[in-house]
Amino acid sequence: MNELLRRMLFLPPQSSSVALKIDQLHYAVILTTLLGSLLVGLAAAYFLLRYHHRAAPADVPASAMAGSGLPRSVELGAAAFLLAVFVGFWVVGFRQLVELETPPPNALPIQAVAKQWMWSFAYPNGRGSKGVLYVPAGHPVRLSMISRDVIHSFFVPEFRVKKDVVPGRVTELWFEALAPGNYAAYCTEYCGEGHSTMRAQVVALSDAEYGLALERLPPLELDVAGPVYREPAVAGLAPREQLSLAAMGERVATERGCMRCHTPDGSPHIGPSWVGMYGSLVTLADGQQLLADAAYLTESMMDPRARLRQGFQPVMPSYQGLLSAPEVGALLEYLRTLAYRPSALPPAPLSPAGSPGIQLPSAADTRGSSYQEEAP
Ligand code: HEC
Ligand SMILES: [Cu+2]
Repeated sequence: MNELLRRMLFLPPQSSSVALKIDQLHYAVILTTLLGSLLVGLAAAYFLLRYHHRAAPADVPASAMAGSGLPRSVELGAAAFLLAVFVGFWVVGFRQLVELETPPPNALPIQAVAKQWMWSFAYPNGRGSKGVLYVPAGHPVRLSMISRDVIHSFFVPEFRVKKDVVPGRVTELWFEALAPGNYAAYCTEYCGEGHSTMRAQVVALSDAEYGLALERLPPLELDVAGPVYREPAVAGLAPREQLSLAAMGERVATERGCMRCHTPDGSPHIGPSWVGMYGSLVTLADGQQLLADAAYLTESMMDPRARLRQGFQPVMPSYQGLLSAPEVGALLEYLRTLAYRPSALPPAPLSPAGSPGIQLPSAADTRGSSYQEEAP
């Protein structure tokens, strides 16, 4: 039945965990409306035949003007039934929407960047791919999407998921591919002359293959304009050293000077600490409370004065145009890893905040080494 209807409606195969449910609602709505229009058509034909001769109004039998001729209770029952059917569609659809908007907590986070006219993806292990999104089959994946230029939209027809990608905001979408395979993804928001070429391939792999595929991907390139990344000068780090996305975010924060005002250890400075910020409720200067989600945090970097945090001065500069989209993605991932509660804080670090390369060894570590003698 599903297969027949799917082919009749020219729908692609259902390849994600939500696709079948979405189609079933689609079938129910289509079949109900088809049946309804069929009944209306039949009734119209019947009345055309029954009353086709021209008659003066007086000739029309009074019974034809007086409703359906059915008992009132039947009429009311039919109306209530129709209403219930459509409210039912709405309830089912709303529950599906909530499901589509709520990524499972164990979903694998992947960052997607849209630009005219291509898609690129960044994985938690710090690798990146362009035009091909690698996902594990049978596992939920959460895509956090940003745009570098205009509005795009990510659409995988076989998964029945679609979400706009809006500059200056982070939008999220999740899906779970049911089986390994290749699935086409399209940009479905007209975005310029190359729009029709803005496609991507979603490649779902089995668990074993997935790990290998990710390892084979090239390291993510953060296209930072300055000289910092061309010649990574941090002592002990080889050029092109492999970093996780969060570690890259930590570096971006250090290089971009965020740590002059923010701390990764829970103590407020010129700006609020980043510990426990991601996903928390923050209070704005006007007393309003707001969820510090990826979208709000991105806005805070691009337009810090739009919504000011209570108890802080409007001194943060705007980073609009200064941070590239992958850098924003890396920063957000870093903020996410700092989202633990302040009560669970480790003791304040001795090293200057935000200098990951410098760690003062504890006494036990230095025993027998010449470190202490050398230190001033
Ligand atoms: C000159 C100091 C300064 C620098 C540099 C700075 N910030 Fe801020 N930042 C602040 C202050 C002060 C606030 C709180 C007031 C506000 O909301 O603008 C803030 C707020 C934020 C917020 C919102 C926090 C919240 O809970 O509302 C984010 C996110 C943020 N900064 C990220 C960054 C990032 C990322 C960088 C580096 C690229 C950076 N900041 C650099 C001072 C700074
Ligand atoms: Cu596009």
